[in-house]
Amino acid sequence: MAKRAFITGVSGQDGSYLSELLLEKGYEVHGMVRRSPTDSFELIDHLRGQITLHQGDLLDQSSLTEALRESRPDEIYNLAATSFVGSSWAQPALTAELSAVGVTRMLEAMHETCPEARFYQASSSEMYGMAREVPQTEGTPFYPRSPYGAAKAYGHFITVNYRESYDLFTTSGILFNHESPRRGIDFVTRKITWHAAAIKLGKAQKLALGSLDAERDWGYAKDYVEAMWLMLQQETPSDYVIATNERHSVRECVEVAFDEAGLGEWEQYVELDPQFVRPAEVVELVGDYSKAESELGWKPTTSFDELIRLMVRSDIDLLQA
Ligand code: F7E
Repeated sequence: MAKRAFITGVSGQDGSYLSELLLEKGYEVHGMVRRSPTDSFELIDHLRGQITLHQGDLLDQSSLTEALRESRPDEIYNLAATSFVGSSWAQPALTAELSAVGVTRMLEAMHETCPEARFYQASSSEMYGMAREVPQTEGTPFYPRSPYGAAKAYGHFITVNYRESYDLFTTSGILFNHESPRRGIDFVTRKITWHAAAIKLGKAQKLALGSLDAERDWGYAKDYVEAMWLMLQQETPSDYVIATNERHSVRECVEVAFDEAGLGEWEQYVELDPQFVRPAEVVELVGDYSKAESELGWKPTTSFDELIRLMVRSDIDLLQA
């Protein structure tokens, strides 16, 4: 019989790639959406008819219990959250409701309806914030620097706690930044690749950024959803850092993107705008994925350069269509 998976945040970047991966593996895929299941969801519209959508909300306990009762999953992937760090200062309490307490609600729903299921929590490198050591491993202490990071740290610890308190199969994937052509336009890589494509095609003139010096460990989202699945196929549940162990700057991202678009001197198109600067920044985020490599057999397959170039080409195609 086909395994059943339940994905919250199914209509986002990771949810859409994970759905494709699980369908390829023969899973019956169920997803949770906040609006009506018959609404349009751009990133998963091509999967209509292949996945079953349930209406539910991480703010609403009974909707989660009901969705799990209906779908009876073997595996639960909790990807739903507010994902834009910059907005978490404007909506700190909502961020906590969704990304912190929301995890408890999902775990409670699982504990009540399907305690035999396996649970994946989408944790984040933002939990390391003001990093205590470089590179970061599963043992590095957290020091979040945003309401987003603080909420994710709670989500991580409650996931570990339900494993230890109730012997549930729960795992936390500490994922560093992961990008793709499906990344939202507000995130810095996609903002850059979209603008490079738009400037190339004469549809935009300038690109306004908060900073060129910020650095991140950026990988390809398609590689990262594979790691989520692998975590749930192990004999014993554990937590894993998923990263590339390489750090690149926003400036390098701009250089590669404008080069791929064939635009020459990028300096003439880029300006700095303080509205995109955050009240507090994270520093020296770079992940050591050696535990994932030795236990899951996972490693990243797409370099930073390839990733940014494929995103630019995709944005050129999108804007030409
Ligand atoms: O920022 C800097 C910005 O918004 C990256 C989410 O998936 O990864 C993501 O969070 C860096 C930051 O992603 C602009 O200040 C400069 O230093 O693309 P981002 P993020 O905040 O790292 C983690 C792992 C998650 O868990 C999150 O859900 O780029 N930056 N200038 C800018 N960022 C933006 N967005 N816009 C700018 O103009």
